[in-house]
Amino acid sequence: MASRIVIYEGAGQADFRRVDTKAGRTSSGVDYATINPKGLVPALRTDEGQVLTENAAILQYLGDCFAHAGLAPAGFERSLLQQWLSFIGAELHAAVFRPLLSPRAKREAKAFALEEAGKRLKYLDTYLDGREWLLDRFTVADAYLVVVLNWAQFVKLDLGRYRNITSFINRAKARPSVARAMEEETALSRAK
Ligand SMILES: N[C@@H](CCC(=O)N[C@@H](CS)C(=O)NCC(=O)O)C(=O)O
Repeated sequence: MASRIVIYEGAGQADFRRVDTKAGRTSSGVDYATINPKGLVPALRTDEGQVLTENAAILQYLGDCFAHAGLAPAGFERSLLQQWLSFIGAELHAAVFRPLLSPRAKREAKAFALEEAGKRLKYLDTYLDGREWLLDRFTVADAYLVVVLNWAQFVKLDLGRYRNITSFINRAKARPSVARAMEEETALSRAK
């Protein structure tokens, strides 16, 4: 979903393939292990045929493809962007939402993730006070952040008490790229 948002922000085009990660197959019947042996989505095949995995890398690559859209700034701003991509990927996606979303995670793991969520969300909420986006403009990190925060509704994690996070989500969802990507991905998951 985050990649879709960035592609739509950049007015780019991609050939999206759905992946059944449990069965390890793409919608076109390809053994997904031949594309990403880690078995995780997303994976991106570039126009040159190279394969890239991991959200942080894919999102920056896409941001650079659509340089005109300013989605992945250069210089020190790039380091700040990487700082946020790392925080979202490791501290929110992996530490909080993976255990909360996984039916295989034990009750203790979910309780620990919820405890970790509190500290991280408080930090994020304070940071977002008076800010529209993570950096000075909408970047690939905001695309990743809105996707991850959107999972809260599926795990009954109430974000309502985080005023700035809630405004961030509403602001991001009002962008045509985010609205379109969410609508398309929701339709895909309903069609499962
Ligand atoms: N570190 C990876 C994590 C990706 C990830 O967790 N993908 C999930 C979907 S959000 C997945 O493929 N899950 C399938 C599985 O665990 O089998 C990244 O940032 O790309």
